[in-house]
Amino acid sequence: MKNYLRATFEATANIAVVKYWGKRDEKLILPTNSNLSFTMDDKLKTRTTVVFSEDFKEDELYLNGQKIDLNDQSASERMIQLDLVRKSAGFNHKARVASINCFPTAAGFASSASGMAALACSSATAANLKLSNKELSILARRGSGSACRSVLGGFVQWHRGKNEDGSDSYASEIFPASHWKELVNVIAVVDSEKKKTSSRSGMKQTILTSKLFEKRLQTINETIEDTIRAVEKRDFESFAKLIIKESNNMHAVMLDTYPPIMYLNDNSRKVIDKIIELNENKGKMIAGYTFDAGPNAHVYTIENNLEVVKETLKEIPGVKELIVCRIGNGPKQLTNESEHLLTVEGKVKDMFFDEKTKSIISR
Ligand code: 2P0
Repeated sequence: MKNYLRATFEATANIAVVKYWGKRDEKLILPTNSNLSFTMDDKLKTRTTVVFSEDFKEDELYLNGQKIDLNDQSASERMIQLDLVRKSAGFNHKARVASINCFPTAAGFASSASGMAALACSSATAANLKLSNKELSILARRGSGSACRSVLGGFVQWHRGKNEDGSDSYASEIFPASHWKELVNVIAVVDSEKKKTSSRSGMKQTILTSKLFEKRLQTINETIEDTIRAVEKRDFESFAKLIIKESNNMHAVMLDTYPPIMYLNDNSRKVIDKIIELNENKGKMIAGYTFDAGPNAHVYTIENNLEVVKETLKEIPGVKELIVCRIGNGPKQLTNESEHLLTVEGKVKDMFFDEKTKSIISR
C-alpha cells in the first residue's frame, strides 16, 4: 500500500422542498420522514481534501485554514465518517482533512450538507473504497442527515427507510439536473444574528414536545407524492404552492415546540409577504419560498421570471444580498495538484476562498 492516500472533492449544498425535521434514530441519523431537495450549483460549495497515512499520530481537521479541536464533541461526532471508512478499508491510518467553504461570509449559512458530502466522497476515494451512490449517501448521512442528499445532483429523495440499522435510509436521484433547467433558487440573505438553536437539538426538542408534529407526519407522504408529480410535470404553480405550505408547516411545528424555536425573523416575514403579494398581483404563482433552520429565504422561480423576482426581493429593506443558484450535478473530484488543499504528504497548503474571483487560490 502507498504511504499516503489522498483525494479531493467538491460538493454543493442542497435546498429541501419537503423538509427533514426529526430523527427516528439519533445515533444513526435516521429521519422520521422521507424528504426532497434540489442540489445547488457551485455557488455554495465546499472543497475537501483527505489524506490517510500510517505516519500520522492523530486525526486533524483544518476548516478554512483554522485547526479545529477534535476533542470538542460536536466536531468529533461529525468525523465519524473517518472511522467508518477505516473500518471498511481495513486499516487504522489516521487522517488529515482540510476543508474550505466557498460561501459568502455574510450569509451565515450552515455548510454541514456540502461539508459532510465532500468528506464522504474524499475519504472513501482516498481509502480506495469503490462505493455505490447508495453506500456513499449512507456514509454522508452519518456525518449530517442532509448531507446524504448532497452526494447526488438534481432532484433528490432521502428515503426514510424502515430498517433499524439504517441500511435502507439513503438518498437517490429522482430527476437529473437537466430535467428542469429553468428552475432557479434565489437566496435572499437577510440581516440576522447568529442562530440560537442548532437543528440537531431543535429536532430533538420537537419530537419531545410538539403534538402538531404528529399531524405533520400524517400528511407528509402525500406532500412528497404531490411534489414529485409537480416536478415531473414541471408544473411550477403547483410546485410553488406545495413548497410554501410545506415550509410554513415545518416552521409551525417549530413554533409548537417547547421552548419554541423561531428561525424566521422580521426580515424573513417581509420576504414572505412580498412573495405572496407578487403572486397575487401576477394572478399566478411565479415564486415560491422555503426557509430552513435560519432566516434566509430560498425563493424558487423559473428563468423567465427571475428578473422580476430579483427586483421584488431587492426592494425589501433587510435583504442584504441575493445569491442566484441553479440546479447542480452533484460532487466533483479534483485531481490537479494545484487544486488539492493538502500536499501528497498531508501538509496544509495556504489556500483560501477569494470572494472577488469566487475561487480557491493560494495566498
Ligand atoms: C432540511 N434541515 O431538510 C432541513 C430543513 C433544517 C431544516 O436538514 O442533525 O444539519 O446533522 O442530521 O442535516 C438540517 O439538518 O442535521 C436540515 P443533522 P442537518 O434541509
